[in-house]
Amino acid sequence: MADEKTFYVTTPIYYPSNRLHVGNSYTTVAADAMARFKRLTGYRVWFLTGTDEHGQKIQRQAEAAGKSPAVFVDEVVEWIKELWQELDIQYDDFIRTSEPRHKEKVARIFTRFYEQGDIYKGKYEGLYCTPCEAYWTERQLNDGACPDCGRKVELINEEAYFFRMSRYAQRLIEHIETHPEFIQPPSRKNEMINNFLKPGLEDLCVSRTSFNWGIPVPFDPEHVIYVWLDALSNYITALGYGEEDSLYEEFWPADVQLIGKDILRFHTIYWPIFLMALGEPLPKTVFGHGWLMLQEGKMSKSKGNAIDPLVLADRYSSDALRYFLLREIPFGQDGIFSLESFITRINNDLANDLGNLVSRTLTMAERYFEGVLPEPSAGDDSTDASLRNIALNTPEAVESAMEQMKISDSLTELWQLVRQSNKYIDDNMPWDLAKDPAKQERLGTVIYNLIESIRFVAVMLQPFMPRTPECIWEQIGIKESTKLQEWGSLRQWAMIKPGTIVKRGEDLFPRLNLQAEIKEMRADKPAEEDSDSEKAEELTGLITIEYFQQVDMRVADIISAESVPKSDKLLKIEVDIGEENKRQVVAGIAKYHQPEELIGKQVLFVANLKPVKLRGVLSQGMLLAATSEKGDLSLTTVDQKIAPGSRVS
Ligand code: ME8
Repeated sequence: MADEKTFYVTTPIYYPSNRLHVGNSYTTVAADAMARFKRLTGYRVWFLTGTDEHGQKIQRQAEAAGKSPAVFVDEVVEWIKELWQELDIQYDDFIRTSEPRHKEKVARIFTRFYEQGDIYKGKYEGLYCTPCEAYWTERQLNDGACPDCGRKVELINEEAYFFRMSRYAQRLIEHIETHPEFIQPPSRKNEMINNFLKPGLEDLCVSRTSFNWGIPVPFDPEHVIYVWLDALSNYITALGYGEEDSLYEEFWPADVQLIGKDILRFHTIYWPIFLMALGEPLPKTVFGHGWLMLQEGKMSKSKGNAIDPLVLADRYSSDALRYFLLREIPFGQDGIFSLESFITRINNDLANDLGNLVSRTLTMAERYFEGVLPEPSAGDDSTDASLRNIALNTPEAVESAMEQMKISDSLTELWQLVRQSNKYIDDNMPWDLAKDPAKQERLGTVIYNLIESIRFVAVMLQPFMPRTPECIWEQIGIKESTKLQEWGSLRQWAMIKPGTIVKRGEDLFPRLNLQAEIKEMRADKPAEEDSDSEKAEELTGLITIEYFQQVDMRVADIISAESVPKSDKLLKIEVDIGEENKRQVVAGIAKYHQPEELIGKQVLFVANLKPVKLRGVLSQGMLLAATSEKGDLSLTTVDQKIAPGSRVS
């Protein structure tokens, strides 16, 4: 529809040089929350992410891994896409710079710059940081090292094409000065003007000849196009720039380009200058957020100190991880990631505040009204009024914070409503009302208001934690009533119908034991981070033989097997692994193996796993099983009978 409001948001396109860490996920989760929020509030949204696949850094890493760059990046890109799926990143397009749709357009852009005199041929003699893919002058270095990443720079000396940046510098300064919303947060603007623009822009080297993993310059194919000119263009090539009736007309200029502050210079100097040279409008806002740090410093793919977001999402749920990232750090500032603060947030905000509100309310609705939502009475007391007022005002407060990109503030606003709802329970003490039959109507009103308030919370929670609202719809009986899940349904109070069947479900966020989690997560990490972490093995996810040898794998004789009560998946199995005492394990294989058929089998067994309790039954190891594509399991056995306890290596 022509008059529909549009919103275009982008993330940086990540280098598939290694698996992404929780810092990279931070930008993408924030962009996803923005995109979901805009969709929920009625915009036609385009959310773009992708991968930046060319350049010397990727070529070198592929070589180190003994692979062609194309094969190397394919593997990492697949992993990245899986990560985004796990984190519920609902992008509209994923651009890879190795795709023809991108390469063709970049080649055309480069030719156009050359033809209009923005690009000329010369010779580059100077410094280059390959990990950052950035050129530096002697003056800009920090103690002789790259001022961005602190690593060694290289001297390069090669024929190259140059872009006349100085042609556009004055226009860019004016644009920045007259468009305060262009560089956000505002504190970052002066840094760009004073450190880079005012001292004078040097012409930028925009081609390389010493490697070939890139887009060839169409009229001089010995050269490949500089990876940043290639990469920055993705924001328009993905929209079909230059094609008729493309998304470009609908969505450009971007509303928000989200990036980390490390790449602000590329996005607020080079990128707008390239766009000016193309005669295209500049993005409305480039938002440079802060860094997610570890206590010991910046997290980085190549330092090997990165935290794997998949491990966190698997263990604690992607909603918990998203909540933490969005809530903990005021968007724009640096913040520290620690397991302690993460678990504390889960326990306080998610288990105590939100989880308790839902479970207490639903328990009472079942206990006092047999799960049928009661009718509220007409009259109001002051606690009803204040709950309702906060609920009705919260959507606007959340929206206003989101408009200003204060994502953490919008969650703070939402949690005011969660906390007010808990206070409403404490103020009204439904358990006391329930003792007095004369107060039955009041009790009904209290329960009704609580369920309606939970509905408000869940509607607003959707952009931030997409899975939790689904569980809440189920519990408050509006899974099929999509109208009641829309933003527009928050304009009025008391929209949920009395008589709706509600049902308490599993706890949304069980409380965690902080000390136990810290112990377990530390134990999961390899004993020592490898200091030489740029090794090819790490880059490809391969492990060393030493690492593999840490697994104590043995042949085990199955002595007995029986079902675990109240579980259709688990079997309790006793095995002999040649030790004095037998081991007991709990295995999720009940659907695939009858207990009696297992007895006497020889199977492979991991003997040095930390013991855990499953359904209250102790499990002291793991039986190895193969999984078919359909998910069916089959235990792994040995070819010939061998003594129990024999090592497998
Ligand atoms: O720079 N905290 O890709 P990249 C928060 N390919 N955000 C972090 C972070 C941290 N510790 N570490 C990384 C590139 N990021 C280029 C971009 S765009 C045309 C080309 C985020 O894989 C942050 O957004 O090195 C940063 O800008 C981005 O990851 C860098 O990812």
